[in-house]
Amino acid sequence: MLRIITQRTEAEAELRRIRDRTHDELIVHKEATVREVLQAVKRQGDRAVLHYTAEFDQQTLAPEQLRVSGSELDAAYQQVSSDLLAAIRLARSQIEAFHRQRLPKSWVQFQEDEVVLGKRYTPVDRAGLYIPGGRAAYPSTVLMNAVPAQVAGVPRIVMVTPPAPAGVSGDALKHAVPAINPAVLVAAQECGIAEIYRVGGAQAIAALAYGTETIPKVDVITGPGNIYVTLAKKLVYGTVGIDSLAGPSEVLVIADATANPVYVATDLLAQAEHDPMAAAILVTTDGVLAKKVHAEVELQLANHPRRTLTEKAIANYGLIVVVESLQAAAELSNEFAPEHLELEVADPWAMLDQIRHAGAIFLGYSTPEAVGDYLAGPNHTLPTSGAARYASALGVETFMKHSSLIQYSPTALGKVASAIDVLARAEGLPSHADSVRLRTKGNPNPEP
Ligand code: HSO
Ligand code: ZN
Repeated sequence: MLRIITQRTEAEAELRRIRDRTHDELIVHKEATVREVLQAVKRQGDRAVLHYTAEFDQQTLAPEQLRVSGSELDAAYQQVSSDLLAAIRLARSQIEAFHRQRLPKSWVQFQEDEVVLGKRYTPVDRAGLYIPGGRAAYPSTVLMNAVPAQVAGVPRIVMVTPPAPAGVSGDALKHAVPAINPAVLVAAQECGIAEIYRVGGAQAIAALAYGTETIPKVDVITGPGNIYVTLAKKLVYGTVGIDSLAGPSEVLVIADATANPVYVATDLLAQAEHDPMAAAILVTTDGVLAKKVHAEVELQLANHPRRTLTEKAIANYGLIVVVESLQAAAELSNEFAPEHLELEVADPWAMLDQIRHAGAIFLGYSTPEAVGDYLAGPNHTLPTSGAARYASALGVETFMKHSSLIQYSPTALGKVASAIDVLARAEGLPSHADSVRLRTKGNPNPEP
């Protein structure tokens, strides 16, 4: 079922197909729906949010039920085990330590003639985190979005997450308000977030982008979601900032003959089990390893608790490529620009020079992707679908911007006056020229 390809051009074509798997015409149709939702929420606020929640999530909510109550937040702690709470706390503190190191520092530089130049970093005023529901309601995703926002110093961080569709959550039948995954609520509170809204899909993105009576307009929206969420983020970009357009998850493993086929197979399945559109690719220099990994994937799939979905991903977007050298493996990987790259080779550090595009690189046999997914510290929100060619992991800087600082003295301005004059004339902008000339020409001390 997991195909093995040994021919280079065939492998390149397959890798291209997998990389570009989200460039689908279906998306064009969905875009029309998303535009309609965005417009409606922009005009009608909460009314439209509640309307689409009823239509898409089959949940009829009153406006006051949109915000998760304090008692529901408290109750979430009773519903997670102490082990899970401890693991969330460990992950949170490691993710925080890593992101603190990347907090950019403002700087100024003092130059000749009292010229001062610099950059001043400031957080956005408000951030909105989107956390998917259902199958993908992950506490780890809360941490990976909330911690960088918190480290950046964002004063107001809100979260949106969809209510479980009617019939999915047993709680929904017992209580009037459909429950949110308690581990998600606990992870949010561990990051100091208590402003959480029960809304998902394009309507949630619209609410965060435009603001409603209940949900505040934010400056940056981050977090993964389904195709509707992703399209909505793309369309509101400009009104707000966004992190990236997350596609389905991917792993590319480069392995040589020294790699353990059981580990490699499990790592491929760890990616495939996320989503029927997830991609799991092995590029190896060893034909024997290729066959062993193939067999092991089959074996583990046979009793996999998420077999149907995992099998779909493996069948459609799973691939083993056998190449003649690690150099060829690196070339294929660079072309694919994977979200996650595992180097299960004898000397992973020696290979690093050849790797140019990858969201995260996992080095050596004891570093399965899961260690980075959960708690190593680096962010698990990474560029997908080839975006690693130009983009990077979500980080503190996603929630910050910087202002340039410039100060000139009369002397410094005098020295550049004629150059500015020439440029301004060349651009046909006389007031630009005047703004400098009036301060300098024939006036030895242009200060008031
Ligand atoms: N592999 C996912 C992250 C994740 N894994 C969350 C488990 N939970 C995308 O990087
Ligand atoms: Zn994962």
